[in-house]
Amino acid sequence: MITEQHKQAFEQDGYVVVKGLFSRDEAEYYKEPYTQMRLEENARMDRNFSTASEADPLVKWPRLMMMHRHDDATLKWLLDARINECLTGLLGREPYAVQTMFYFKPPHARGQALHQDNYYLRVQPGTCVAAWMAVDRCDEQNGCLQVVPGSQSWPILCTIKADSKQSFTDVTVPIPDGQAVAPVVMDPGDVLFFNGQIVHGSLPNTSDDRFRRALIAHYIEGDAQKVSQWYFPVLRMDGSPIEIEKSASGSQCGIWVDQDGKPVIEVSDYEKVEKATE
Ligand SMILES: O=C(O)CCC(=O)C(=O)O
Repeated sequence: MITEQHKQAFEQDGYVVVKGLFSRDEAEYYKEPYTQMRLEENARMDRNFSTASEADPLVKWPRLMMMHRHDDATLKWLLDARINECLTGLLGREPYAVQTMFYFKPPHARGQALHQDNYYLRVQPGTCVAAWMAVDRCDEQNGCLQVVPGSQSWPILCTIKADSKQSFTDVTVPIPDGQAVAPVVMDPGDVLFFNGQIVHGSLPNTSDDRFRRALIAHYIEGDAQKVSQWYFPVLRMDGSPIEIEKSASGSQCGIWVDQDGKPVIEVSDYEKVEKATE
């Protein structure tokens, strides 16, 4: 399942797509139950949708978070043997599972500004890793994921304010002028694995009629000793919980400085993270 080429790409670029890890039918399966879950949650919260909220499709279609804590089908996907085999092959050791999310990203929805997942998860030592499964085909038109190849070797960067016209999250990380950002075009059932230091995000969905749904899980490296308080219980890949420590709610972060005409990261500041948004 994981070839030498996958491993080399993951090592070199910090991310790799495993094509067709799940079948199209398996990816398709998740559309209906998560739509139902979203509509039920909207109804439970007695949310009324006005014309103002229709202008922002994410008011009606915010992402679902941590579904595996109450939904067996999500838990099964989170711990799926194929994902485990890929992660174990890429990381050299079985990971622990901590998070699930489902993004609907309907037509005209904003994207999510560039960020690093370990800014939120605060895994120590090491980092987290994501499994991002395309449920719809995703490309630049409907706001596929964008990654900064090679940024897995960067430390956590200090955040700045994001452009709220483009992003539903309010902070981002700056990248140097001319830095390559690669769109990741995927078909339903393909899974993108990426290192938790990788700078990534997505642009708005500019299509008129195409959702860009994705089922996403976050794992932590198996030798980690700490993770942020929001990600408990931490699960072994057989589903049993494991006790690890809670990491501090802040950490050092880096800023870009000029060194002999080249941008380099200087780690000096300290940033506190009050909430779990990733
Ligand atoms: O799917 C997106 O637009 C962003 C997802 C993301 O940032 C993540 O999975 O960590």
